[in-house]
Amino acid sequence: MSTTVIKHLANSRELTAEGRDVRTRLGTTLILIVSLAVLIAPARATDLGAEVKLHDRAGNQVGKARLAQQGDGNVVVQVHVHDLPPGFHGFHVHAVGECVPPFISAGGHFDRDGHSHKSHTGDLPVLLVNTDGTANAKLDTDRFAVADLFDADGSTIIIHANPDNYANIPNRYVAAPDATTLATGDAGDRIACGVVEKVVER
Ligand SMILES: [Cu+2]
Ligand SMILES: [Zn+2]
Repeated sequence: MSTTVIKHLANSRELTAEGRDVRTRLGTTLILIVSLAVLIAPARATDLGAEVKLHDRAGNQVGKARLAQQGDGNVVVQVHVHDLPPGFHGFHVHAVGECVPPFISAGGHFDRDGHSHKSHTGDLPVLLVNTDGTANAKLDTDRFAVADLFDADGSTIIIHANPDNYANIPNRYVAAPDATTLATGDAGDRIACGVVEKVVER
């Protein structure tokens, strides 16, 4: 056997060993990627959702809302209500997951970072209830993630008696919106309430 062949055999052994090494490294990397994907998945999954059963002060269910976490970080809120007074109604996520009539138990508007109204994290577009007492709305918000609503004291969704003015009081009426307006948008009594509950869609 010539030295060239021996050298060649040695090289091919080296290459094979190196190949195996590369394969092992690739395998380890793949396992790591898969494990990471599994670990990261719950936080950014599109399947983390929430459901809210809305009740009036008498305890009758007047509708339902669904919150669906989107892959882009936004949350799609879908709401269907019935048996409510026609017109525009303030509609917000509130800070505490408790609906004891008259729903003051739900606390103020859900918020992070000390905003005032209309910039609260949980401020949403008003709900338009039709003459037949129903409303169907679908909206998209980037102010919170579904997971944010499951903080220590939970969250609620509240429908108010009156429209929300979003603290938009022109200063020809007053010098500035007062504390109530800056906290609530003057949406008045709380006529329906529902606790935000975790749902993982299949
Ligand atoms: Cu509210
Ligand atoms: Zn607000």
